[in-house]
Amino acid sequence: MVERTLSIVKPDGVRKNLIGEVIGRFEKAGLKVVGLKMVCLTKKDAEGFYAVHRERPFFESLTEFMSSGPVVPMVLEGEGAIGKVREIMGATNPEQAAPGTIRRDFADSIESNIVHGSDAPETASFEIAYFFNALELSQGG
Ligand code: 3AN
Repeated sequence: MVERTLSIVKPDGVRKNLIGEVIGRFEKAGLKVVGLKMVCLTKKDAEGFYAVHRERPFFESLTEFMSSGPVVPMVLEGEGAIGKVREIMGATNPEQAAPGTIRRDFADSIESNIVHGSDAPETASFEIAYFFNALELSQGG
């Protein structure tokens, strides 16, 4: 099934000059970039994005980190896009991420792990709408 998913190059990925590397890996896997921007999240913006994690012990530090510098959210489209992006990213903890994944290659820790990817169709819809309106997403071609 053709899906859309949201990915974000996190502040550590931007600081390490990995924007092109991350997008390149997605494109090489056949995913199409249908929306792309650079934004700075306020602490409140990051809290809204990660609202599902608000009870977790790492919520405070995660939202501090996500608002510590510019991020690059993007919408990727393709066959099985949600699972494909998660495979290319690797496990949340870089030490457990498979060789050749973005997190294994570049991430410093479970929190500073370079990249985000939606984990299910429902979260993808919420997360895409959090960053992009209809005019900002290309409709094919
Ligand atoms: P993923 O991004 O792999 O889907 P989630 O959704 O479980 O992982 O967690 C969201 C984000 O919260 C992660 N990308 C990571 O930055 C952070 N995170 C998850 N687990 C931990 C943890 N145990 N300690 C610190 N930060 C964490």
